[in-house]
Amino acid sequence: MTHRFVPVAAVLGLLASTSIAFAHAHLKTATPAPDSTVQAAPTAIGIDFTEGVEPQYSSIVVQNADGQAVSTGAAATAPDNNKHLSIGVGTLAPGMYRVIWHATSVDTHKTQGTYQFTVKP
Ligand SMILES: [Cu+2]
Repeated sequence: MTHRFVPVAAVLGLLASTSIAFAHAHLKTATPAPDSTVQAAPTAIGIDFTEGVEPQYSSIVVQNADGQAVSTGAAATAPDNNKHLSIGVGTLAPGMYRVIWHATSVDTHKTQGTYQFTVKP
């Protein structure tokens, strides 16, 4: 009868490995939101990750349509929330911007991604 429990154990093992894979810091939400158009130019770009990140090994670069960096300073996590990484930006003229992020989660795994947003003319 014990062999009936083998498939259950296999399923549990699969669930465990899946939850480990999900421990990487993936983009959860961002401000401005990916692919959004905003009326007012933001003064900072913020990304909320699914896991805490190490700010000294994580970065956000914001580029304008010409590929010039418009972000200022270094990305930093919120004092009370290491899942929130943000960076300041200079005065953003209307146009499209690309956000390029690299994150190292607290479990040392690296993830990266890019997205765009538009400041409405
Ligand atoms: Cu991980």
